[in-house]
Amino acid sequence: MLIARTLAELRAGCTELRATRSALALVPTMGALHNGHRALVRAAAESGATVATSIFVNPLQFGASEDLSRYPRDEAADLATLRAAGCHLAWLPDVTAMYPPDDVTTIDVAGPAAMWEGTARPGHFRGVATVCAKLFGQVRPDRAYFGEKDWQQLQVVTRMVADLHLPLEIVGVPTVRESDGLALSSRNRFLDSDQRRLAPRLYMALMTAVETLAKGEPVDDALSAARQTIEAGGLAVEYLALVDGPTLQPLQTLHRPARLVVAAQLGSVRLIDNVAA
Ligand code: PAJ
Repeated sequence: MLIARTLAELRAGCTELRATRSALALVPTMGALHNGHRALVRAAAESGATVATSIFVNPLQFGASEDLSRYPRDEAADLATLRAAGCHLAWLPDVTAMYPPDDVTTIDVAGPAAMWEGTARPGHFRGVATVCAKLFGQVRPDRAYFGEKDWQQLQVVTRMVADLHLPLEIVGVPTVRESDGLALSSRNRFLDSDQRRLAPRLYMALMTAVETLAKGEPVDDALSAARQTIEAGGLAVEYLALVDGPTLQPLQTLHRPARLVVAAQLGSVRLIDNVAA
């Protein structure tokens, strides 16, 4: 696996990878890699592409009140994970490579970025869209892989790529979960054992709501029951909604493709999840 830490090294690495003449796939990450990230790298590799993975904890997508310094970092373990998952190039830029001092351009996506995480974390999607646009420009991949775990992020990036006519395809990969249903996340390590036991309620409540909706029950009833299940476990629901899959607009009645999206606070940990409805 090639390792690039500067733009010059990245350019050389990408030239080498392109010589293989297979498609080039990019998996953007912030490191602290787990089986969810692994699934993205594997999906990219299994598609026959040459795979580049970026690891960059992007300061622009963290709010002032969010602890960027607490974000877990373990480069040695991440590189071992990437090698084992079939990655061909690891791109590890530093902050000045990504945001040189004279940098003045950011990307604001409206539409799917407006609500939910967009409201809860002002500026978050500006950071995500901007760093992804930069990564796409640097690596020039044919495809980029994103997890459905962050459903709204997947839709925001897909919208940006369409609106800016960027020459790549965005591929979504299903959420990887623990056996009890908890979606894998680098934040799960901050749950204590009691919280860890309660956390799968989020997914359980979503799945029950999906069944209720499929039976034709009113959306409001399904959402209130799910909210009660989650809050009975001591989680504080920040938002819980049935939305149109691509636009994230709230739905009063079930029209597919629909998604149930949720964010809840459990102690100091903010959990998000979503499922198809
Ligand atoms: P990060 O949280 O590291 O996630 C990187 C990618 O892994 C994202 O596409 C995310 O949706 C996916 N992922 C995380 N947990 C997953 C799971 N349990 N199952 C499937 N996929 C999962 O998301 C980001 O980084 C950043 O916002 C980034 C896109 C890299 C821009 O900075």
